[in-house]
Formats: sequence, C-alpha cells, structure tokens
Amino acid sequence: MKPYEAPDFLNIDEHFSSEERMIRDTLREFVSKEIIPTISTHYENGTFPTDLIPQLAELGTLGSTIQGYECAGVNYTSYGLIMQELERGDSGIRSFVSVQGALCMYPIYAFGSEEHKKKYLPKMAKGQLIGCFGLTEPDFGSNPGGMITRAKKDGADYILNGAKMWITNGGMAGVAIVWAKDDNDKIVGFIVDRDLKGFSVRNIEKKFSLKASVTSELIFEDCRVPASQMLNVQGLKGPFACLNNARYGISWGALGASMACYDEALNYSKTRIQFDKPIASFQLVQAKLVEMFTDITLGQLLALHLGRMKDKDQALPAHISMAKMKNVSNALKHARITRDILGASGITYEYQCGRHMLNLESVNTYEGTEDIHRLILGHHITGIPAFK
Ligand code: TGC
Ligand code: FAD
Repeated sequence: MKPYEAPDFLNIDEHFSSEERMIRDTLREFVSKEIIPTISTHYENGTFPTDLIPQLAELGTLGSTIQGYECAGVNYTSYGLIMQELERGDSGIRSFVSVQGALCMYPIYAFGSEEHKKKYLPKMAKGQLIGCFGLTEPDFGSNPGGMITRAKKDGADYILNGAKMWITNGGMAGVAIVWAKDDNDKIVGFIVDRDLKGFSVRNIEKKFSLKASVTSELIFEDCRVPASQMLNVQGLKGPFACLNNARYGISWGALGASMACYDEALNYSKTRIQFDKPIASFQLVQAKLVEMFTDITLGQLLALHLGRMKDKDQALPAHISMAKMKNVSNALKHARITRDILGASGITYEYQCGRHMLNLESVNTYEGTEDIHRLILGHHITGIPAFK
C-alpha cells in the first residue's frame, strides 16, 4: 500500500508551531504503524484494541490539555491534531480518547475537588483507569434536559436510579461521570466508581458502526453514591462544558477520516484502469476528487482558526457547532464518494472507506446530531430557539 500522504493544498503546515508539528507527526507515525495494520480485523470482530491503551497513554493523548496531574498539558490546537491523526485510523480510537479526556477527565479537572483530581487524573492519564460519560438515556437523546435518572439525597449519600444509553467505553470503564436530577429537579453530576453496588453495565454488541469501540448501557438501581462524589456544577451547563471540548475534538477528528478517504480515492483512481485509462482521467471522477479536496482544505482552515480561538478562550459553542456539523457531514460525504470511486472494492475490508463511512454515521449523530447543531446555529443567528 502506498504510504499515506496528507493533503495540504494551502500549506497550512507552516501555521503550526514546531511542537504542534512534532505532536502531529508522532501520532501520524503511530497510526500508520500500530492502528492501520490491525484495525479492520478489530472492526470486523467487534473488538476494541485494548493493547493500544498503554501506548496512547505514553504518547500523552489521554487528558492531553490538562495541566498537571501527570497530563501532557498541550494546547487545544495540538489536541485537535491528535484527534485528526487518531481518527485517520478509526473513529472508535478517537472516541475512546475523546471520552477519556474531554468527557471524563475534564469534568473531574473542572468541577472536581482537589482530592478527586489527585485520586483519578494521574491513573486516567496513564490509562490504568478508564472513564465513561453518561448523559443520554433511552428516551432522552437530543433533549438531555428531560432526563429521568434520579439522584435522591439520603443522609451523606445520594441514591441513583435510572439508565444511561449508548455509552462509549461503558463496558471497560472503572469510573463513570453520571448526570442525574436531584430532589430540586436540578441536573447534577457524580463521579461514580464502577464497583458500587447497584451499578451494572450491559454492552450493546450488534451494531454496524463504531464496531472497534465499546458502546454500553449503564443501569443504576438504588446505587448509593457518597455525596462527596458530586461535581461542583449545577444545570445542563455542566455536561455541555464537557461537550464543548469533545465536539471541538470531533471537528478535527472528522478531518482525519476525510483525509484518509481522499488519499485512498486518489491513489485508487490513478491505478484503476477502465476503458483503457486510469479512472482518474475521467472528468466525473476528477470532479469528485476536487469536491473532497476543496472541502478538506476549507475544513482545515476552519479547524485551525477554531483551534487558535480555543487557545485564546474565544471559541463560542456556536463556533464549535459549525465545525462539528460541517466537518463531520463532509467526512461522511467523502467516505461515501470514496466508496463510490472504489466501485465493488469499496465494500471490502481491504480498504478503509466503508469502515469510515459506517463509523461516521455515529459521529454525525453523537455529541449533538447534525440537525441539532444546525438548530444551535439557527438560534445563534436569529435569536430564536427552534428546538421545541
Ligand atoms: P438550553 O436551555 O439551550 O441550555 C441549558 C443550559 O445550558 C447552557 N448551555 C451551555 N453551556 C455551555 N456550553 C454549551 N454548549 C451550552 N449549551 C447550553 C445554557 O446556557 C443554559 O444554562 P443556564 O445557566 O441558563 O441553565 O438547553 P436545551 O434543553 O434547550 O437544549 C438545547 C440543545 C438541544 C441544543 C441541547 O440539549 C443539545 O445540545 N442536545 C444534544 C445532546 C448531546 O449533544 N448529547 C451528547 C451526549 S454525549 C455523547 O454523545 C458522547 S459520544 C462520545 C464519543 O464516543 O466520542
Ligand atoms: P434522537 O434525539 O431521538 O433524534 C432522532 C432524530 O430526530 C435525529 O435525526 C435528530 O436530529 C432529530 N431531532 C431530535 N430533536 C429534534 C429537534 N428538536 N428538531 C429537529 N430534529 C430533531 N451519549 C452519552 O451520553 N455518552 C456517550 O458516551 C455516548 N456515546 C455514543 C456512542 C455511539 C456509538 C452513539 C451512536 C451514540 C452515543 N451517545 C452517547 C448518544 C448520542 O449522544 C445520542 O445518540 C444523540 O445525542 C442523539 O440522540 P438519540 O439517538 O436519542 O436521537
């Protein structure tokens, strides 16, 4: 197979610092050597490559933006580049890292006590403890504010009852960030250790997307959680603060999947002969390649600019929504175009586009569906919320 060549039409590379380039190149090599050769087998078998966890930790990818607590403390642009490279390998690997860092370590860092941070973060940075994030419920996905999971105060504890659905890393997690409503109907969050009585997990096995990722249901039946495990935040802004970071990372990750597909489509079309010519010589095929190439270039500009804004703490949720919505929907389109350019070969595990295509169906749905981000932007520009 021809070595991967990342498209960079506008020489965006020169706008990254030498440290950012070094982080990206290290991850790029890791993905080529350690992920690409085995990921399609994991995908086919529906297994997560747990042997990669120590290496992902060693590379500083877990909770990478957190300062201290044995975390790498890199800037958000570097974090974006890490996500881009990992998702070039597979959305499931990027998901694992997103959830561990942005959705589990970040809330502990932002809303936990000093004791929580010292207890959980170093172990999580080393990959010795895996986390998950329970917001979605069977009946409340796009509308998490309607959640029915309850946290009832009982002396020095809270009693959790309810279920969380479609939870990435659930079956492999030793700790869960769980959002529930308290006695005053306020949304509160807890750090819930997996070994607590009344906390059980069921893996969702039969899925055609994110097969190299663990997706689970978390069930709480009179699960007694010490009040000291409560996070110091109230209302939906708690989970949404975590989602801002994860959605930002996904906007870069999707670019990685797009770039992988484009590279595959370009190489294939230059070598596949039909009607005595490489298919890349046909205008209709070139139009498809140009559409991908142009979208990727625009997506790279958006991601870089957003990264710089995030590093200055200037990225608004609506900015992040635009990047998540557009870069993911484009990536899904690019995976489908690549599948088309590869003809029948595109449906096999020998090529990446089919796997990316099926993964991206989930990525387009989770962390706010494409249409929910469209509505967040609609709210931003008109001032009128159209969710209800
Ligand atoms: P709304 O009334 O708009 O807001 C409620 C409160 O939240 C605040 N807020 C935010 N704060 C920080 N960042 C944001 N992005 C925020 N968005 C809203 C808001 O200011 C308000 O605060 P306060 O103090 O006034 O109470 O909320 P709403 O109930 O009308 O909902 C709006 C809507 C639909 C946009 C929202 O619910 C939404 O984004 N839904 C999508 C749900 C979602 O993204 N779920 C993700 C689950 S986790 C996941 O998918 C992980 S996959 C991981 C992987 O494998 O990679
Ligand atoms: P619904 O909310 O039922 O939406 C169905 C359709 O209706 C969508 O097209 C949606 O856009 C549309 N719709 C809904 N409301 C509106 C509206 N107001 N206006 C217009 N259209 C609307 N959740 C977690 O908490 N933690 C996780 O780790 C996690 N991991 C996931 C992993 C995978 C593989 C998947 C697939 C999901 C994961 N999720 C997780 C859940 C994910 O966040 C939800 O699936 C997502 O928020 C959408 O919710 P839903 O599936 O219930 O769809």
